[in-house]
Amino acid sequence: MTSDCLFCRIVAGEIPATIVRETATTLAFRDIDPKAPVHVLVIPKEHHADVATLGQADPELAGQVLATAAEVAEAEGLLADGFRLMFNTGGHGGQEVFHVHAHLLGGAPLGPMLA
Ligand code: IU
Repeated sequence: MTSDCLFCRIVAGEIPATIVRETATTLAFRDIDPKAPVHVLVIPKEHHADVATLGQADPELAGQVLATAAEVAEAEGLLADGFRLMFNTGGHGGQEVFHVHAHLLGGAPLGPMLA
């Protein structure tokens, strides 16, 4: 737990969020400013700044984040038509919250990634 980290505070229950799935090691909650009909953030409960550091420090936990994202995609009915899963990373990646999170987006055609 990092006390000045927004997503650590969501994990701790100090800041409200609409949680859609929780496992022993991960949490999935709706983005407060959704960019698609379904926009869920999937995080490890443990603090890691970004997917690069998580992937190197704890690949098993990174895999658990992906597994939770897949479970949420199924629960939200996204498997048939597809979805986008992405990790903004660092300044050029547009990352704003430095607790690694996967954006799960779907529910409508999203178009090409780099339009
Ligand atoms: P980014 O990949 O770090 O740019 O995404 C951060 C996301 O966190 C962004 O989509 C915000 O809308 C979202 N978010 C949130 O869900 N709840 C919050 O309290 C805050 C940001 I601040």
